Amino acid sequence: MIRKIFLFTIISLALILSACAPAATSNGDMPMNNDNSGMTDGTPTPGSMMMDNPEAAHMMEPITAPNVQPATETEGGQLLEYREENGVKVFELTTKAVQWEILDGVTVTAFTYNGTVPGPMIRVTEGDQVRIIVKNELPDPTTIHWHGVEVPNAMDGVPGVTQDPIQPGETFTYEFTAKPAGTFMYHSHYEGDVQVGAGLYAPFIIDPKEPDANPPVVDKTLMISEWRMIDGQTFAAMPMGGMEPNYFTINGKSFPATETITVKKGDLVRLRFIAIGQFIHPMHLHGVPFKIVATDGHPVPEAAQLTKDTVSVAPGERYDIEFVATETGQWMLHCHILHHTTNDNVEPGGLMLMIEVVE
Ligand SMILES: [Cu+2]
Repeated sequence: MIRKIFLFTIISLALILSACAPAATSNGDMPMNNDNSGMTDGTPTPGSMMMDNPEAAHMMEPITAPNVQPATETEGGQLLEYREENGVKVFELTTKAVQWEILDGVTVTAFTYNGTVPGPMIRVTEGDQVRIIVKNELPDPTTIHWHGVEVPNAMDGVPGVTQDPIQPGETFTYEFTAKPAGTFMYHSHYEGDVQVGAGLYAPFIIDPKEPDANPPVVDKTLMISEWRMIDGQTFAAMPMGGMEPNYFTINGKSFPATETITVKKGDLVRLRFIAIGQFIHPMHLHGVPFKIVATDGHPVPEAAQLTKDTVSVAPGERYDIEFVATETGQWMLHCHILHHTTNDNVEPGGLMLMIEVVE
């Protein structure tokens, strides 16, 4: 009896395997080198099967745009000015490709909002009526998603679902009430693997209507991302087909080009981590522990605030941390996946910055 069951099992397994084999073969034989792969014009289509193809690395085309100019600004994430029209705060964004310097002598081809990586910070107060006019000067379509902001469905920026893609040369207007208060971001939702990897992201901060009882003296937003550069060309930093990132940036800069944050001894410091790449980053602070005061924009009640010295920020997540700078000196803040603190495999670099505490 046992032998019969054993034989039956073997035969069943053989049948299952033979049924699976042709499927696996046909998958492996996907006509990836044919013109219908969607990659011939440098624009991967959402349906392309690159993830399954070991030759994807060869097929990846660099991020390009005609007549890319060097960026005229050097700092990303700066506050975006607005004008007021009938009680509405009106912001203007233009998507465009620029050559963006992440490090002395290292320049990426970036897709940007208003020519910087990250794009400019939109900062408003909870309940504000906000209008954002987006002009697309990229060679590809795009949309903007307001990550974590509670917008009406039609403003959610998902191409083919809530809106048509904004074609090159076209303009689209987003309008919504800013809510709730917290740390959010905006980013492309069109071929995000390419466009977000190429720099189409920026912070979106909504301040509470009731001002903070104990506001921080220093309030910095740090957007974390990755890049893939080969022979001076920029690729989407995606973890597939052997494509691994080799540069890592905080607010569009790799150490030692990252900003040094200067604070006075005794200052309450708030850092808002936003991970917008495709990797997790355990961010570690030297010197003093911190409290996690908000997660994904939402305040953590004081009794539930964890005291830590490392917080892992996964793609899409935000963590607001606060600490009091108690000792003077140069205190390092860095990702603890130590490959992420290199520039093209050379240490130190990448996701590091200094917090300089002065008297
Ligand atoms: Cu990291």
